[in-house]
Amino acid sequence: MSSISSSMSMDMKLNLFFFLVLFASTISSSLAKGSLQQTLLPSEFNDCSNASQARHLLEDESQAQKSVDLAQGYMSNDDLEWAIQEIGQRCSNISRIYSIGKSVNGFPLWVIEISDKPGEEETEPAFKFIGNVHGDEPVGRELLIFLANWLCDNHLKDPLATLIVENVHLHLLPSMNPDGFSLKKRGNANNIDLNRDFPDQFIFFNDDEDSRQPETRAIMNWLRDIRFTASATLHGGALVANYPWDGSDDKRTKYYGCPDDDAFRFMSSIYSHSHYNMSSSKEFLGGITNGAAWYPLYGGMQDWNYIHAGCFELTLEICDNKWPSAAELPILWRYNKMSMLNLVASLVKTGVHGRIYSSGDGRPLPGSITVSGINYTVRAGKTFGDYHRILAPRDKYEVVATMPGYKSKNTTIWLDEGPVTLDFVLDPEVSVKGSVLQNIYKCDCNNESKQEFVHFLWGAHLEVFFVVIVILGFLLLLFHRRAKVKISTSRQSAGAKRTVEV
Ligand SMILES: *[C@@H]1O[C@H](CO)[C@@H](O)[C@H](O)[C@H]1NC(C)=O
Ligand SMILES: *[C@@H]1O[C@H](CO)[C@@H](O)[C@H](O)[C@H]1NC(C)=O
Ligand SMILES: *[C@@H]1O[C@H](CO)[C@@H](O)[C@H](O)[C@H]1NC(C)=O
Ligand SMILES: *[C@@H]1O[C@H](CO)[C@@H](O)[C@H](O)[C@H]1NC(C)=O
Ligand SMILES: *[C@@H]1O[C@H](CO)[C@@H](O)[C@H](O)[C@H]1NC(C)=O
Ligand SMILES: CC(=O)N[C@H]1CO[C@H](CO)[C@@H](O)[C@@H]1O
Ligand SMILES: [Zn+2]
Repeated sequence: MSSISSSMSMDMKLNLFFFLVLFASTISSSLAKGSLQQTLLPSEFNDCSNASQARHLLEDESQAQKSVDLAQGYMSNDDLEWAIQEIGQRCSNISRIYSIGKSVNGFPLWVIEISDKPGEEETEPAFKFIGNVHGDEPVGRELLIFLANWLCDNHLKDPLATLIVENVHLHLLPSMNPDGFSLKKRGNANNIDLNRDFPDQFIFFNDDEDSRQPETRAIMNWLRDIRFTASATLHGGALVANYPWDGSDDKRTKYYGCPDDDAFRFMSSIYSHSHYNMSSSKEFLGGITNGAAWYPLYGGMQDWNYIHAGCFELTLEICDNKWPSAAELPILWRYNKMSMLNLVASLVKTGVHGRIYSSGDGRPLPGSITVSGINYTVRAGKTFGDYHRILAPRDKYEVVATMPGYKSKNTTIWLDEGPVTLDFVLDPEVSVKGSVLQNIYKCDCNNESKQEFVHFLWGAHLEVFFVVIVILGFLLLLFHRRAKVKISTSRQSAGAKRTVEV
């Protein structure tokens, strides 16, 4: 991942224009909700008020090109690049700018990472927002710049901004489809709908790696690099928070929930209820919908994130009108601001978080977390063994930690409104390491917000180890020496070594 170069060619006139727009935006966004009607013509709102419109499967491109002035007031791709660069400089101590690849026409896919330690690995959840997946849905890319600026300006001033900066690694990709944006059309420069270009669980039409679009490949590689806990993409054409599955097994339109349906309904509701009026939708109860219940789609990014990247992704339709007048952007930011912030903050304020350690030497383990009754696995990080499991508040969950070569352990927790911190210390399946006896058995369980939980302590396996050690004392010493070398050279191979059974 390269970092942005400080010299960048740009059109000064466009920038000046952009400044003026920003200035005008600042003025209108400072107006109170009551004075809304004074800043916008009623006709502009009518554009955005047809809630009965369904998400368009096929884009009517002529409609998007109808108005020559469509892009007026919106950032061009160069403006956007400049705005991202500007944020990176102004907020250099809480942000990092990097590119995950290039579009078909060679435009970099810039990402702003916001965190108190950008670019560093921490035991924190990561969240991503992706805008402008569809070229003709440009509101998201503007809102992500509003969001980045707001966080930059309010860190250490606003508690929510500070909470996010200090406890989450937030990655913003304002435009996944810059070519589609400049062409004012849904697909990318090759006319491919990027939200149909991912491998699918039911239809295997996208399985040819080579025929995948560069924008899609960039996202897939990005998710191999960074372990995102959750994410949301910003679309337009309706007002609703959409959650998996997007596709159904029999291709029919029906409610088809994924194993984490409760968690997804919970996440979606955080968005819709924090929104100005999403939750009062007449079309979608509570302003949320299962994707397949609305209409099934295949090759989408959302389902792929959940299946292949351990990332809980929502598809947010944030305005009935795909391309509203730019004058509405500050208002749309205001409508979505708390939703965006609360969704990101929910990674810290809810769910189960913790680390997995080896009882042998206290080393973090890249194990897995499952929850009884939910057929889904969340991976812990390789460096710190940290995991972040989104769960809807419920009276009781049995959380199971597993790691190849180690005995699984489970704990029952009660999850109210707040988060639970739960660490696991796993015992090797059959340990031949003498260090087991010397090391401290440590449990770092604590409840952050008055959470009650029960931690079943690891069983009393000391006798077993003792017998094994007495019998195999000589072999043990030999192995101990070898294992030590392995551990110091490679964490992963050391983990594998421990599975040896004598
Ligand atoms: C939300 O508010 C906007 C702006 O006032 C309006 O156009 C839209 O119809 C409202 N939608 C719902 C679902 O209430
Ligand atoms: C909303 O959109 C649909 C489809 O485009 C149209 O048939 C309907 O008349 C519209 N409703 C209103 C209130 O504009
Ligand atoms: C970033 O810089 C500002 C101003 O120098 C400072 O107040 C703040 O503490 C810094 N934040 C971090 C996370 O380093
Ligand atoms: C769990 O999900 C996997 C796919 O992720 C599936 O292959 C398996 O059959 C499921 N198991 C159960 C018990 O439903
Ligand atoms: C949880 O632990 C108990 C006792 O250690 C065991 O009986 C039970 O099978 C475990 N449950 C799971 C899902 O692993
Ligand atoms: C183990 C632990 O940290 N328990 C705490 C859980 O929260 C209550 C209320 O805040 C504390 O009193 C416990 O000590
Ligand atoms: Zn879209």
